[in-house]
Amino acid sequence: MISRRDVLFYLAAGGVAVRFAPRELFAQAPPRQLYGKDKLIIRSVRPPDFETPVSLLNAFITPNDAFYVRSHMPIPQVDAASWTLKVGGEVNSPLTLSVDEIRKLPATTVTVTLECAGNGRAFFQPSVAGIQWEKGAVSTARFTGARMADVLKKAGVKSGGINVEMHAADRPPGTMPAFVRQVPMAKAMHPDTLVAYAMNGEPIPLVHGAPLRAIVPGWEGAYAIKWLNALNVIAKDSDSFWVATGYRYPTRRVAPGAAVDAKDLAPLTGLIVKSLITTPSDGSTHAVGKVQVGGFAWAGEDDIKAVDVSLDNGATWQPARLTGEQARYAWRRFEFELNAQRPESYLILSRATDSRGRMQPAVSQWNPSGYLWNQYDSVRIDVK
Ligand SMILES: Nc1nc2c(c(=O)[nH]1)N[C@H]1C(S)=C(S)[C@@H](COP(=O)(O)O)O[C@H]1N2
Ligand SMILES: [Mo]
Repeated sequence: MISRRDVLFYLAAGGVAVRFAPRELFAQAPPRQLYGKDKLIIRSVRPPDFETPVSLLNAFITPNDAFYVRSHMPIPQVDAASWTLKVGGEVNSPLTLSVDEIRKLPATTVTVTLECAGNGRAFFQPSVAGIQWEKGAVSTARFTGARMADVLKKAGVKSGGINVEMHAADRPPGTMPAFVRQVPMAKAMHPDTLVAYAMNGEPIPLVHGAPLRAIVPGWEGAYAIKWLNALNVIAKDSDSFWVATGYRYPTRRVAPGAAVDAKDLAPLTGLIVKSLITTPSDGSTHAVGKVQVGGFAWAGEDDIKAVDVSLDNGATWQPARLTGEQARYAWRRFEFELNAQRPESYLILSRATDSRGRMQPAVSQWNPSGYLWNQYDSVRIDVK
């Protein structure tokens, strides 16, 4: 049974489209705020911005109904049967493909840890504007779809095409610009970059971009365009606000709180090295003896080489065990047995190192938009 409060929530989260058929629109994967025991954390109701609590991130694959949600504008009205993807711009033969036609292309499944560039923004000092994500604007799923390369090759990219602009069906309220992003041709043509239609073996749920979304593995979440309805090959850089101004990061280290000139900002691409302790939970109490520490570490397009744990505020580090599934763009499980011999407070720190030699820093680099928070993760427990 859904309560009146749930219905009001639906209306607020989905906007006009939701008002007509709330159940149908969320049917494939109702967010756990409405139905589950554990709840997603609501950062914004309209548009829907839901953070996954760390307690729901303790598994390699995040269930669809626990996967974080980041939307800049209300969810569009979607009819998969009549949905089309237009492919145009610098191509020999512009195309309009139905979802069925996309499904007929060779299917690829890629396991991807998707993370919002702003995950952890709440921890930056001085604080920065934007959704105040803490630790859970990150999740992992298996996405299935056609290769973006196969779609582009069908249309025939002209030699001058250097970027692929991705357009979506969500319409911004007021003066906000439409969510248009671009991906450079080499990444668009990479065999792991997808026009996806399935998520963990189910049709992509509405809040996650049904019926089609881009998957640009290893890159920050804003490349994964939901409700994808056009690929436009261009011979220049897109002048979309979300390319020209948004998702930019300083090219040199800046002082916390400093104003940064536009010429010193460059587009974000790949995610950086990071770890998250998913168990034990912060603030939990344990008996003297063994405490199993576990979590995940990821580094965008790069592999995790090591995760180390410190129990003395970073003075010394001990290796954690890397375990479980290994997939190129997905996080890797780490485990560590803490032998808590004395009743005291333990601060557990985790620090990941990737195959390129990048290591999580003790202090995240502040930047004006609060992107790429990645300093050591920490959890404090009480042993009695
Ligand atoms: N059309 C559209 N696609 C979008 C967005 C959006 O607002 N509109 N948000 C992006 C951002 S910032 C992120 S982090 C991911 C989040 O995907 P999810 O909601 O499935 O977790 O979607 C991306 N794709
Ligand atoms: Mo994002």
